[in-house]
Amino acid sequence: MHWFEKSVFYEVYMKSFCDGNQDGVGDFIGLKERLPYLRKLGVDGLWLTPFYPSMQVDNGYDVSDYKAIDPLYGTIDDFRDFMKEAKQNEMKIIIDIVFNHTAINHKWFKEHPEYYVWKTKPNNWESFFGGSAFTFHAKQNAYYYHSFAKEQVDLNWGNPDVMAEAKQILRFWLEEGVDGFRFDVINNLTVDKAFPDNPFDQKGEMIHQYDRNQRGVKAIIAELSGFCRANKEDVFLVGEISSDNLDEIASYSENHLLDVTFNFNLGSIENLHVKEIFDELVRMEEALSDRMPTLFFGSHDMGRLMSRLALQNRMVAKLLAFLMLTARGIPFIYNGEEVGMRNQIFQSIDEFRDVQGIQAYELARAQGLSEKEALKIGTEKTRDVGRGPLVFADRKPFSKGKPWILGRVETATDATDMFQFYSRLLKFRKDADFQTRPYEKLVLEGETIQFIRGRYLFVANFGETDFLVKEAGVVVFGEAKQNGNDCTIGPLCGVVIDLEA
Ligand SMILES: [Ca+2]
Ligand SMILES: [Ca+2]
Repeated sequence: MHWFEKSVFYEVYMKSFCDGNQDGVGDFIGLKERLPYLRKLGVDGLWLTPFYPSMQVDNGYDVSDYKAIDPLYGTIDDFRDFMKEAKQNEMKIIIDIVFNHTAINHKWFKEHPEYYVWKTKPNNWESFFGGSAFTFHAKQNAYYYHSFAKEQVDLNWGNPDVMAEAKQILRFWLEEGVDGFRFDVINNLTVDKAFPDNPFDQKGEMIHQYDRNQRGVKAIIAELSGFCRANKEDVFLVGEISSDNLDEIASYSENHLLDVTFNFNLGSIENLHVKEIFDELVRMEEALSDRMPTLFFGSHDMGRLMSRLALQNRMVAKLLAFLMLTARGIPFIYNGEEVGMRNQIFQSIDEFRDVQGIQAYELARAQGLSEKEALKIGTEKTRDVGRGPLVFADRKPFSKGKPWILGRVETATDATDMFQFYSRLLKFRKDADFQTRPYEKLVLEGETIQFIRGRYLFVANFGETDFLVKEAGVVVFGEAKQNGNDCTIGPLCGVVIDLEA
């Protein structure tokens, strides 16, 4: 058993979490100040989004130096102070590692062009942000490959020197005391070196057939994982896999390659359909029966759970949290969910920060759409909606300075109530100690998802009417009308029943 199999993680979006020096950007001083808050919430570990020096074209996912702290977030001493305090608070820390690409201003790009992917003539590959994935570079008289923005240059993992550099970086942070890594788009490290054109689907969207999940990528991941584990036995390795094929996603945690992978088929569903959620839980069991799945309904790459799925209904938001924190898997709470934060609202393009939203807006304008229409399209695409500054339950502001991201963040009403719900549930989870138990039953009855783990029956009633559970046991979490061993669970309520009480 690994420590992380029982853990609940919390994603900290560095820029928006807590601003210690009041310049409007979150930082390590602020994060350190908020450790007691996170402890009170009851999470076991934090995933920190990239805090390295960066061009900030993609909010830190364009790294200019892997072994330093961007002054935006403080100094290496601030980081060390934070880490020390985190250890004292028994909080595990995993950090984001972006090995698919570097920022174009990374010194390697100038000093080691052989670390990158070059081509004399582009093929049809599109970047994941839109437009060609190739940009001409006069000095090399060739095109460099970038699967995201043109400032994010893809590394050539066919070059063993890149692996050697990567190991140095991993070693550096392990020595700084981090407990694990979240590897960004880790299945994108290799491409088909023959560069065949990618096909398109029926909607005219590119199928990324030859630029991800290519030969050699698993051997590279195995080497990276092996290196991490040799240096820290109980390191936690999380993979972000850009794929919507669950078997493919799951294959990256097969044979102990990575510990877990993110499944966006569940995590980023757009609409709440209980059958869809249930079916995905079943599929996850089939694909990952011998490993831990991950569970999340929000991240910095999507709209917030409260707006996207719960449509501002707090009962639904709580019920989704209930499911995420009791189903089998390692949950990742996205910062702000614990206070019911909603999507950030934007009035003008000047308030956008996300390259994906800005590019969609500019494309729409270039196609002749009005400012208003383009803003609507940009708002649909921008990941900024989930990146608003934290609204804490204790009402202390995220910052007294002008926030790095503008737009309007709705004051969370009843933030305290939501926070208490999360902390009560997390405490129950820990005390009841069912985290590693398998499902003995996993069923959908009408609109109610039910599962048994250990001595507990978990019932999540997504329906609009009461749900009666007969002759089961005693309710130990959540509200229900108990009558002997029967209990009646209200609409949109989640309840745990002790079958042995
Ligand atoms: Ca700051
Ligand atoms: Ca790549």
